Amino acid sequence: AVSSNAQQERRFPDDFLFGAATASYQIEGAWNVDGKIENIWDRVTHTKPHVIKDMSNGDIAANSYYNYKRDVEMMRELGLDAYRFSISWPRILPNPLAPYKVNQAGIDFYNNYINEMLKYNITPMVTIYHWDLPQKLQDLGGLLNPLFPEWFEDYARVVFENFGDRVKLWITFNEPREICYQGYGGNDKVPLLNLTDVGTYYCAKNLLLAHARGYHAYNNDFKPTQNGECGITISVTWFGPLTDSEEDHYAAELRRQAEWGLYAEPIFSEQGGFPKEFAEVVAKKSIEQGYKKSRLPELSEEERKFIQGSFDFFGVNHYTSSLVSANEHKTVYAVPSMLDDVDVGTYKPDDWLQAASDWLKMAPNSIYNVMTHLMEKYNNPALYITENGWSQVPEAGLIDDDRIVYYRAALNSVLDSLEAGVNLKGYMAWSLMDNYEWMQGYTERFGLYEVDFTSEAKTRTPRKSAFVYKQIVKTRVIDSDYEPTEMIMWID
Ligand code: PNW
Repeated sequence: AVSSNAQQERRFPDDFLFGAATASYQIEGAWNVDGKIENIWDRVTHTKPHVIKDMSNGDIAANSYYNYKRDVEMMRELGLDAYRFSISWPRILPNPLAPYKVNQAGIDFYNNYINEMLKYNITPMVTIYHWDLPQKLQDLGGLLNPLFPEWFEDYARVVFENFGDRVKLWITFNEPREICYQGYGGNDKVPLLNLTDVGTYYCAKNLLLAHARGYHAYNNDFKPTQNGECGITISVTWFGPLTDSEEDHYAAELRRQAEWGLYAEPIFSEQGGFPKEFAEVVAKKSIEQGYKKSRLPELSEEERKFIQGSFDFFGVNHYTSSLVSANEHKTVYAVPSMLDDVDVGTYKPDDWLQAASDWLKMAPNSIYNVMTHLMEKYNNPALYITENGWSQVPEAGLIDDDRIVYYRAALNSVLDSLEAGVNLKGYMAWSLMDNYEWMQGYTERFGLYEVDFTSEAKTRTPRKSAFVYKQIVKTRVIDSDYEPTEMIMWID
């Protein structure tokens, strides 16, 4: 007989993949060691340190290049099923235009990392590109060079060849929006190009072609023997309507199309191509502004077909929501720019809990809204949450109760999604440990483990949230009364 208790108990399936995530430049350090060449973050942090909030860089970061065994020990302490990390392109290809010559020391590092995980049955999930482009490729125009898709495919093949016997979960790109909109259309990420009119759109097309080349290379030449899966990770913020009016619903849809539909629609929709309403708006504005044609580039019939369906799963980075209004809460946008093209306002209510990152608030049902939306829109694809997490200021230390509230709510929203029939196969917390938070340097901390960046050893210490996450991973249940007694003993 089923006890009433067990009936209320909501469980994660045994094969649900619980993990944590990081990225190469944010943790590795060893920026100029053993043959690694300069990447675009090395260049900017060394030549324009003032653009980083605390003028810091990732030269050493958490020094995972030397601490990788401790990293895997942390995964074991947490009882993780999986670990998502990224490979540094400039660490394994000393000349990215000559992909037949690899840097063996770089290959060895990732082999050691992967083998150490596999020793303990931890499934590696590998991001092929998480923002650390070789500077040489940036000097040639980076993602705006029409050769970029070929460079990326060459690099992806090196990665599949060297690690594909053991890695079965591949992500081509982390977050096209952050790469293209923040880095090319704006200056919130390196390479800081701020080409507001076309940067985002030209970058998006080349990124999609590069992703598709990587996917097809894997699918045709590696999958038949390696039997893994290849997808892409897109940051999907939930944009809901501020009011129930028709124009706010339309405004929210337009903003979703601009923020992530631009990258998701060509890959995951049945018809392929850029999102329809958004493409119409950009075309109309472009002509009014004196451009010869739409600032959003065209995809040829052949390109559309090449990109459409290039996935085994949809990786979602999700942190927060925003409410969208057709007329209210508008701010000043550059003209022309993506936000001017969309021309709607966004709003985050005051009663949503605020994290240390200004963009991050805890929104109700945020994961559920995204998951059920993607399920319905894209015909129930396999999904992974490849990042989700909460930031604090460094001084907040080890007792991270807000983060615990956030994770419990997020994971309850995951359970709601599973109950609604979403084909969600795993969840990666961002992040395993504190790391280099891009333009924010070390001023915002996302770690389940605190890293003491002032210590030589870059000492890692579990926060309270680490114990809570560990308990959830182990029991497959969220016990909202659980207090980590291990930690309380260890603190005094
Ligand atoms: C991610 N948003 O970026 C990145 O993948 C990580 O490298 C980064 O450290 C982490 O989030 C925390 O910032 C995002 O506004 C930043 O929704 C912002 C958003 C999404 C993703």
